Amino acid sequence: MLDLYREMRILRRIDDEATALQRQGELGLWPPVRGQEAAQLASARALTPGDFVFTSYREHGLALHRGVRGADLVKVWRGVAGTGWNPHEIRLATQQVIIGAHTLHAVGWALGETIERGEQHPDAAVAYLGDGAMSEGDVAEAMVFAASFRLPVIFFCQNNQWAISEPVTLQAPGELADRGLGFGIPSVRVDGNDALAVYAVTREALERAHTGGGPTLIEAVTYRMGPHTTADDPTRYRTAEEVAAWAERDPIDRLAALLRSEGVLDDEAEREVAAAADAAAAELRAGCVALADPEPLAVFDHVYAEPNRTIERERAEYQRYLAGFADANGFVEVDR
Ligand SMILES: Cc1ncc(C[n+]2csc(CCOP(=O)(O)OP(=O)(O)O)c2C)c(N)n1
Ligand SMILES: [Mg+2]
Repeated sequence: MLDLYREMRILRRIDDEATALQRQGELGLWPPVRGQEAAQLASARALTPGDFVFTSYREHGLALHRGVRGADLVKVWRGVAGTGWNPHEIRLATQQVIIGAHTLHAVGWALGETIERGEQHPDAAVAYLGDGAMSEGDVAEAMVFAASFRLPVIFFCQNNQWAISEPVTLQAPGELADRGLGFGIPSVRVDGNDALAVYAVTREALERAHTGGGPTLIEAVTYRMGPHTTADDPTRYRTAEEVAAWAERDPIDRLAALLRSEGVLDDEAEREVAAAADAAAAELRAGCVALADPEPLAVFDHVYAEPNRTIERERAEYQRYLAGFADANGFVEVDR
């Protein structure tokens, strides 16, 4: 539990550092995870290394827990790489910005594994999605396939109350977990700011997935304490009272209170955790500012595995555009 607490504090510290880096012009964008540390890290801890994780853009906790460090956590947000890690090495897919699409990737992966390795294969696909994603057609399709084929999939929904400026109450008159039941998927609603409860329900869902019991939907009720991204101003659509009420349920404070009452966390341990968090933030910053800009035309690499005419045309267009700028001597390349 102390280790989990330590990781939650490190995540919050690097989240703040990345937000600062964006404000200083070092990152193009950053989606803060503040408030969702228990939902992400307690569930991540319940997974086994063979489970394949598919996330959207806010799940920095999953990356941290799977071993992504320093600049690799922010490469994508600086716009210098398509991914910060090798998905196959750490069994964590590249972040998916298309809302809900990765639930189909997770189900496709689980179906493929089941066909190739048989129904009792021990690895699960775990898809992290938001409350807003629950309104997407892709997610409905993913749930139908997962339920029909009894696939080892966990749909881990972080209900953080907001989909940018749309409150969950607009998208769901009832509880999101109830939707899973309609697909025939065992579903559970858990306090997503209670690290131990999150850990317990994720373990249970994994047990089901690993033993041929099929999918589970977990709705972890939590709160996005920060803006949607660094490009968003949440004061335009939510009240200070709401934010203050959720601050009282801060998942890190709650775990700290428990650990202190159990005599596990003392001032010395707290200092060690703070130092580790500062070191992780310093490593992130140093790695980030040292990242070299890629060659601009590299953006067209790896879009398709094989040559593609549309991409080739776009690459040529962009090359002409870039050539239209004067070089260091003031010369412009003329394309005849
Ligand atoms: C298919 C699709 N539609 C719309 C968007 C624009 N968009 C980006 S984030 C977002 C809100 C998602 O909210 P939620 O699923 O609750 O995740 P959260 O941001 O709260 O983690 C939307 C609509 C998108 N990226 N993809
Ligand atoms: Mg949300």
